[in-house]
This record gives sequence, structure tokens and C-alpha cells, in this order.
Amino acid sequence: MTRRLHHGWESRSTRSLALLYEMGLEFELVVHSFRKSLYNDDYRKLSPAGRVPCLEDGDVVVFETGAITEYLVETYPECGLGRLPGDPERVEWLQYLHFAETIGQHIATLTQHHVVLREDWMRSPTVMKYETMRLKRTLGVLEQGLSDGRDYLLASGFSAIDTNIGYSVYGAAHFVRLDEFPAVAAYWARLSERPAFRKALPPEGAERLYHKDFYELPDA
Ligand SMILES: N[C@@H](CCC(=O)N[C@@H](CS)C(=O)NCC(=O)O)C(=O)O
Repeated sequence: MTRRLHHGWESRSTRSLALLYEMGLEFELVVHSFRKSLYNDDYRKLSPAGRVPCLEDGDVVVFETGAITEYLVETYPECGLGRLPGDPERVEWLQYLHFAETIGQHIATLTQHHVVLREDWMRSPTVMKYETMRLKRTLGVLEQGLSDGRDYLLASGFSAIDTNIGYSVYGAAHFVRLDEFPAVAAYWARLSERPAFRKALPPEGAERLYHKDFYELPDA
């Protein structure tokens, strides 16, 4: 059976890539370039909006990071990274899974403004400040959730939501200094030591989405 992940380095598909490595499943990695549109006929048959990630797992094709995470942990429960219906942490697990995309929407807007829109006149400093403030508010939720000193978001330990939220923290750190959020900074330090996360980040020479470690607000 062929298992294949469609990925773009440093994009949200990093969540699915880290998860596949964490689960120890075999797969082929197809890396797409953001310099070329993903909106072409062949790829649209798999991911109609032309987005990454998209997972092919035999006959199953699934796009959306949250759906891929749920599909993988339910299809391969022996990996133990989901919290399936009936588990006391199920609701908390689901909430964080989807909260990864609440954080993700601010990162996407900030990435458009700081990285994709290349000319100053195209960018809105007002939107950039507002989205940075809203992104900080979401990091505050993680800070609170980690404030009892736990290593990962659930009291029971590492799970697939840490791959989804983990990427959101990675993206957020390009726009917000994590020292304002010490528990989140320690959480990211812990995640980034995991072999799966290290392998999911771009290798030397790969086409990157971010060209800087940190993007300052226009008049900061
Ligand atoms: N909510 C989706 C977002 C997917 C998405 O928009 N991915 C971006 C990369 S972070 C993409 O493929 N962008 C290409 C484009 O917009 O052309 C998910 O979580 O999978």
C-alpha cells in the first residue's frame, strides 16, 4: 500500500510530517515548491484548493491537518497518540487539535504580510499589529494550559495534538518573542529536541517559507 504525504517546508504540513515520524509509519514524502502554484489539475484532484498537506493512504485521500491527525490516530490506534472517544482527555485533545488552526489563522495572515507581500505598500501595519496582538492572546491560552509544569499539553503526556500545536508555536515564534511566554518557550524547546520534529524541519538547502528567524513589526 502506498502512503504519501504532500508537503511544503515550514508550512502547516509540518504537523502531518512530524506526526508520521512520531508514529513510525512508512511513507513517501512529496515536497512542493511555493514558488510554483499548487493549483494545477493533477494536484487539485487530491487537494481541490491546492493546499498542503494532503495525505494519500492507499485509497484514502485526506487534506486538512486536523482531519489528517484524526484519521491517522484512529486508523493506527496502536501508536497511542490519539485520545479516542471514551478517553477522559478526549474533549481536551479535540479542543487543542482545532485550536492549532485558531493560532494558525493569525500565523497565516502574518506570513502573508511579512513574507509573501514583498512591497511595503502592499502591507497593512494596522493588520500586522492587530494580528500580532491576537496571536499573543492565543499563546496566552497555551501558557495557561502549561502553567502547572506539565511537559506536554495533556497531563497524560505527549500526543498528536503536540504535533499540531507544536507547529503553531514554531510559526508563531517568527512574529512573537517566546520569552514573553516562558512555559510555551520551554514546551517548544522540549518539542524541538524530539527526533520527529527535527526531521520535519527543512534540511540544509531546502526551499524555506521563512527567510528570517524573526520578523519585527514595521515601526517597532
Ligand atoms: N487549514 C488547512 C490550511 C492549509 C493551507 O492553507 N496550507 C498552506 C500552507 S501553510 C498552503 O498550502 N498554501 C498554498 C496556497 O495558498 O497557495 C490545514 O490545516 O491543512
